[in-house]
Amino acid sequence: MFTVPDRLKPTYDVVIIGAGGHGLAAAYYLARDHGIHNVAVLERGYIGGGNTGRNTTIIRSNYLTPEGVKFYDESVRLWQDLAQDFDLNLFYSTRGHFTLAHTDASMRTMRWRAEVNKHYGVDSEVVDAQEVQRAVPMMDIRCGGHSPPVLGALYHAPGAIARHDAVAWGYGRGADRRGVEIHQNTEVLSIDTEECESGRAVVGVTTNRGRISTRKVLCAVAGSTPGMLKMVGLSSPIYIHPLQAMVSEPVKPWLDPVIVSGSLHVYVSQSARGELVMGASLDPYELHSTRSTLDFVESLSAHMLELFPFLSDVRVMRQWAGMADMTPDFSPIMGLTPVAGFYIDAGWGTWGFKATPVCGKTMSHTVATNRTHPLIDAFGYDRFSRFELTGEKGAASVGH
Ligand code: PYC
Repeated sequence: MFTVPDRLKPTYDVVIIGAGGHGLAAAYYLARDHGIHNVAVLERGYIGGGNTGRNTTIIRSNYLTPEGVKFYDESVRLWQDLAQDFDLNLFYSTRGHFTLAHTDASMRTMRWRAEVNKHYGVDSEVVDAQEVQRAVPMMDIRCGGHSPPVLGALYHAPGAIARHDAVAWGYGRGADRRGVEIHQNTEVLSIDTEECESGRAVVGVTTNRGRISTRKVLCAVAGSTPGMLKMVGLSSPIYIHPLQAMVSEPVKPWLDPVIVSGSLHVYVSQSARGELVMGASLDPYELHSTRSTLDFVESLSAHMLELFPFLSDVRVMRQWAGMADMTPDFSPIMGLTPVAGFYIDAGWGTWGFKATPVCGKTMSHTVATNRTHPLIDAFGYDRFSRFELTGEKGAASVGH
């Protein structure tokens, strides 16, 4: 699907660090919408090998803050046309999405989210436990009597899933066909800056395959952001926690919607292949690693069985982990930075996959024009020093 360039050019108009969905989407829209084709995407590993290929593929826009709702709503809109844009089947499948509430406090949060969503034209409503039961007859809404029962849910009809690695391939192939170079196995060793009127400015990147001159670098490396920021003398409040997931063996289709329970720390959907794709909360400690644990499989399985006891004989086939860039307000960090020509797309926490198209659109605009796209105004790097946070924790799928 891709050209494999054998060497780096001495100069590019833009260098993007990270060939995950976000970096490749930015490259695609830079070439397609802004006419900037002299772009290199540098990847230490392989295309889509980071969080793009390690998530549970949930797409939704039922956020809590007006900024979050508008941003993710635009992403859902972009998702609808993506397979056609790429001429590639992404297995995009609109399923509906239930966020279960097991307590009065979470019912209140669901009502709040539903009101904000409706205000911005996003299809969300609060439903009672009987409606959940009608949609998923196989669910034990009493949770076996061990955990608080399901009282109701936030139902979000546009909730969807997609084949995650195909998204990276689609953006990568589209960018490649428009002249962008994708260099895998290419590690960034330093980002070179020099003094300028406003402080410091990017002048190049040194890699394990040689040095490149460039005036613009976009950093899109979830899980490795702190190290990259250090290279340009910046810091951020991002801390890295592992987020694990697993899939079952394929079983007959029985689960149409996506189900999330914050109280039970579970989210699950059934893929086109019949596998149950499942995840839980972040591991509760900072760790820069993609190892996965038996503890995780045991505790997620126990919680799954409270909702779906009939699955007790179904086998788990694979498990894995990603590294999530967490921010104090659970919103991303996007846009310009104090270093001229250094742009950031980071802090995705547990929801970067669904944002892939809108990140590509807004970051390509920001890099091409050197002006923050209005949809990402609230996610600026400098918001922490101004204490103007964009608190999105209430929209997290599971408690952290
Ligand atoms: O944001 O929907 C989500 C999500 C699910 C799992 C991790 N994040």
